[in-house]
Amino acid sequence: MKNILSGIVVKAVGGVFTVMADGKKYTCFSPKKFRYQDGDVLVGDTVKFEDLHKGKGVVTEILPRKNRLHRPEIANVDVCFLVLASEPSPDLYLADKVLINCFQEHIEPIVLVNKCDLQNNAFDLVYENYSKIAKVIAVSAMDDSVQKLKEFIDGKVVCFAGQSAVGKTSILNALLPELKGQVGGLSAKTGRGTHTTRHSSLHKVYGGFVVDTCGFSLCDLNGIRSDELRLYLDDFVNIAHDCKFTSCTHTVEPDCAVKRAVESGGLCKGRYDRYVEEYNALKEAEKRQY
Ligand SMILES: Nc1nc2c(ncn2[C@@H]2O[C@H](COP(=O)(O)OP(=O)(O)OP(=O)(O)O)[C@@H](O)[C@H]2O)c(=O)[nH]1
Ligand SMILES: [Mg+2]
Ligand SMILES: [Zn+2]
Repeated sequence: MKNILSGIVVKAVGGVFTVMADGKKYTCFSPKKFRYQDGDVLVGDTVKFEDLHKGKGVVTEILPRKNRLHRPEIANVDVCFLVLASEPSPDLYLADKVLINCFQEHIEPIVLVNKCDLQNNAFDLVYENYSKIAKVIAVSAMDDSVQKLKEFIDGKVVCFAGQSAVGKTSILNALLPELKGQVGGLSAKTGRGTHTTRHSSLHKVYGGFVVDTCGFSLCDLNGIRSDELRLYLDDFVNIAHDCKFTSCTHTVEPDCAVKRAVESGGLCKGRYDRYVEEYNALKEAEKRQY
């Protein structure tokens, strides 16, 4: 008789999946058919697998996902720690997109501004841009401040997201010193990270799970149309009911409450300008398509 177990995928490297079931780790393979469905097995997936022998298994079923992110590539997340730092300098275009992906997938975003031990003004910049739509928390992987994150991890699956070298692995190491995940520096030539973490991995921390992920510098909006982009920006949505037109895109329309809020300083101008840029870029792409 087949012995079928179920567990959570904690690592996925080149078609080999580490699955944790009843506190034990199994090395599993997945049949080809899953690759033609919604990608392949992802870290964070709950899977059923046939226990073969000596800790080996073969995946027989991927249980339905409550959500998934493409950047980072992971399934079934409750909370996303979007990490920004003073160096490398924050890419707010990228952060905007990660936050939109989170709203789309019903994942609670929490913005961490790391490296706060260094003198810089990254926190003020990030706070100004995102405090209306997410908690913005200052941390440093070099001291005890990461303890503040405990309450957000307990009972949840939390993933990191962000550019290379912002300190995702360093924060996880500070939370879980025995892990000793490899950390890297910045390239002197480009000032960017060197992509030290190559694979996502899920770890038990503080009564929850934390997923370390690979840094990235590009992120898609997964098919959002220009005229619906505004609906994914909660800080705009909260004001938009005072726009004259219910379908106001907050770009060319008269009597727009969002534009008024930007002028009066109630809404961050940089965030609004990036929205208009993204809106125009999507519109241009749609024109080319039809
Ligand atoms: N001063 C200071 N340096 C930090 C802090 N956190 C991380 N660093 C440094 O930043 C560099 C990158 O840290 P990593 O933890 O490897 O960054 P990462 O986000 O995991 O990068 P990838 O794995 O490439 O995506 C390392 O040199 C760390 O020592 C911090 O809070 N303060
Ligand atoms: Mg890393
Ligand atoms: Zn408007």
